Amino acid sequence: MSAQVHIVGPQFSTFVRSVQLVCEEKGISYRYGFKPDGEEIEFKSPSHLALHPFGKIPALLHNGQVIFETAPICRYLDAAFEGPALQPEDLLARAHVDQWCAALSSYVDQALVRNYLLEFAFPKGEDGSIRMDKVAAHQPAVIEMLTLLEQQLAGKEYFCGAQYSIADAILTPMLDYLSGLPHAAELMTATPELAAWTQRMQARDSGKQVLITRR
Ligand SMILES: N[C@@H](CCC(=O)N[C@@H](CS)C(=O)NCC(=O)O)C(=O)O
Repeated sequence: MSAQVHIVGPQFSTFVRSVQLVCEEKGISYRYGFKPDGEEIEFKSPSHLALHPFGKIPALLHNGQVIFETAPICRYLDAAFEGPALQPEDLLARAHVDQWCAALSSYVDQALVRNYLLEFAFPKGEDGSIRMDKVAAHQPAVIEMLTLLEQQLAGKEYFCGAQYSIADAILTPMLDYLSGLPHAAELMTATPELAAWTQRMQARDSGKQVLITRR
């Protein structure tokens, strides 16, 4: 049987993984990659830009329709499919999840992924070495961001409250990668609740399916 949706993008992308986590949590069958119809979509090519006008990933294909941007994709999946609700019913609680989805996808992603983790994943130093000066320059902002996330989490089971939400799915891949760094314990000494939350997210069935550092 063919999958219900296709996620355009590579599996190592944190944002692709967030969409995968939502599919896993809701029991939606999916495929991912750059060949939704067998034909390769080249990154930034006209066929890519036709799916995502800003040339990013992921984009979602469902029933011949396209949606781009991770948080809206996740909200759409939550509304369009059966399975556990990943957004609160209450208007204010839902706005809180939305505000965090926006902040995680922008400020937090910039500090943790773009400025820091990508230096380890795709080193740009001489002979492919990690630029330790860049790492050192960005590390204080990483620790500051983790402290801010720890404050939001304070005493909660999930990132926005008592139930798993889209915000958990958006943050999990970032913290999973961070927790795989050799010096992760040093980065997270002051954020024990966040470290424990990361382990809980990795231990969920969805985490086991999607997060490669666990395998
Ligand atoms: N705001 C977008 C960000 C997407 C994004 O930055 N994706 C990264 C991969 S994780 C990407 O496309 N990077 C390639 C590039 O910027 O050229 C979202 O939430 O989906």
